[in-house]
Amino acid sequence: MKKILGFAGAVLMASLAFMGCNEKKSAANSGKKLIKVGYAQVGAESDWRLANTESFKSTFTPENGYELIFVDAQQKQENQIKAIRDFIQQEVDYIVVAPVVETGWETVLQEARNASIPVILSDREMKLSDESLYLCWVGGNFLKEGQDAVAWLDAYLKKLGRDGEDINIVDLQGTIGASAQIGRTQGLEEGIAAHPNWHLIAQQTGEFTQSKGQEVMESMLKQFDKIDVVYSENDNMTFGAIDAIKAAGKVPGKDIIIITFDAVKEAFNRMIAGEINCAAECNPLHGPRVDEIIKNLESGTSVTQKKQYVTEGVFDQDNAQAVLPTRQY
Ligand code: GZL
Repeated sequence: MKKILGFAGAVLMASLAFMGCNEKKSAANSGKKLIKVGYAQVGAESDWRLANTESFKSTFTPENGYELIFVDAQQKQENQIKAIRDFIQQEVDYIVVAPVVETGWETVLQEARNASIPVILSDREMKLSDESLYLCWVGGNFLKEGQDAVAWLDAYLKKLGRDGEDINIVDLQGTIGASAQIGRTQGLEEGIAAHPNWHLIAQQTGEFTQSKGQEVMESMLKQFDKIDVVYSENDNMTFGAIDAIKAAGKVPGKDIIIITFDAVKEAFNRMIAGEINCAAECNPLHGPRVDEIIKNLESGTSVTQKKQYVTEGVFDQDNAQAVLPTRQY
């Protein structure tokens, strides 16, 4: 008897599973063609980037009506350009790009236009002579992120009674030519110009990676006896810089004020531990925003806003503990 039930049970399970998966597929298809989206991502260089990728992969699913073709360009523009050409060959419905740097896109965007495929930019921006080559852009306000970090530093130095002191600042820059690097660096340089007692003693790219950030910080610590502030243009370079500062026998967050950008969960942990003083947020959750734009276009609603900024805040050791449980990345 047991054997027969066993076999019948297996058949039942198999058919339920088939229905379930069938049901899932039908939710995806429900008679409607999936929207084919080609997404050329910068790479996987940072925690922020991983969260940004996850935001797209978890949004552009068959259940949500999409077929996503995802390419990790490993921080190389030539790989992104090749991906865009492949998307055109595959006749996707939309192309989404997070451009690794701002220049060098005119030709391939013209090819997308010739193929009548709309291009949506996410995260970083492109410098183009013809802005109509892309439909719209979703991302963070990098200049404002820098200005907010500078305003925080100004207030913090006043709170410490150090606002009249000569302050030596080093700038760990992101990938040179990336919008995030351009905006954050400009925010700092504006702050330096407004504070005669602030001195920008070194600027060097750490390519937004932890290993390069550590390497650059090591060389800066050898070069300068007095570094008061590290202005690090993303969290992963900051984590590397903290390792270098500790190895040099200094206390990050105390001997050297640490300002970072992105504000991923680990940055909050480091603020609570006292190693980071301030984290300026750069929100990576662009997937739902781009989904909304495409769904509107599919229903005949045209794009009205060329640039769509995500909301971002500034956090420090006073609020990190309370805010951490609310963080999504
Ligand atoms: C910012 C994004 C930057 C992040 C880095 O929008 O382009 O690239 O700040 C990432 O972490 O590498």
